Amino acid sequence: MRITVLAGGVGAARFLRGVQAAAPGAQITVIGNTGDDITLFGLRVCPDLDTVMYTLGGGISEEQGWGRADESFSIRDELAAYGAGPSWFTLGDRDFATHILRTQLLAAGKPLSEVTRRLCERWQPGVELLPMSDDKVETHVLLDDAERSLVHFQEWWVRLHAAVPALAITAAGAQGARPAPGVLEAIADADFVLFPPSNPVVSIGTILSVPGIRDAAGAKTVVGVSPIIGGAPVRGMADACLAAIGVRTSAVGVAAHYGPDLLNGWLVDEQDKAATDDPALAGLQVRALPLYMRDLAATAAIAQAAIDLARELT
Ligand code: FO1
Repeated sequence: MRITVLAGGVGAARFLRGVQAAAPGAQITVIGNTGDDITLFGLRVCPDLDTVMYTLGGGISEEQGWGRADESFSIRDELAAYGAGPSWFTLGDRDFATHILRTQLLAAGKPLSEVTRRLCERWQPGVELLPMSDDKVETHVLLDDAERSLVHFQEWWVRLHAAVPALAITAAGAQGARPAPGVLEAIADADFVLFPPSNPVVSIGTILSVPGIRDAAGAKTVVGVSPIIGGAPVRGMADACLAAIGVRTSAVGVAAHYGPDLLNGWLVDEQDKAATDDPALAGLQVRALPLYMRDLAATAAIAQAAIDLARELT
């Protein structure tokens, strides 16, 4: 069985553990969001790619869901002693090694997809991890502040905790970006495509903004898992992102936002089981089940339900 998953950060990585547990023999290709990527201290940081790589490779900081386990912060503290910023984005010593090697390989002219493959040789995540594009795409946020500031997504997300409302969220560079090698094939050759409970705007939405990817996915059976339970995001601040694009923060709102031309099946939590017969989701197969990924067994059950629904719809 060939499964292709469009993935953001923490929620996607945890969901992927469930997919691996539910379908141990499946060939899984992950198309990772690179809109979160940022250059800090001259180093290219790819948060969503690293979160998938570290989580499935066993190196993730479990309590944070990002960055490395057993971290130390000598480099961060030394940089701070020099007054070198920014200090609001915490990079650990072990994590710095990933960014140093990635930056060195990129500077040698290797595309991000090749660099990602090289890093995964160490971590053996058990999936093929592809960036959505080898071209630079960065999510920028237009703030509803006095200056109408335009900031990098990470500054809005990490420094401002998305507390300043966003007037617009744009994937800068997406229009001219090409899907990375293997991305369109991974979608076309898959038995079905899964959307994990990632941020529908800045993670899944950004991947879909790369020309060609949305159409490729639309031609397949796509089953998604709601990142919103009972009107609130399970984790992160998807509500702030959804507000920025005028989408209601609900399981129904997100599925309607993806649309029936893209989405075929949708998993919602039992709290939202009214979605199963909401007219806004006509044409979608909606299933209600416990959706909190509280442990691996619960996550595997969710993944199994998504796989079962996808096979039923194919
Ligand atoms: N998220 C934070 O809230 N604070 C941080 O200091 C932080 C540092 C960081 C370093 C490396 C990395 O790969 C991710 C990091 N994140 C941090 C998470 C990052 O903001 C992700 O992009 C979001 O979690 C959205 O996926």
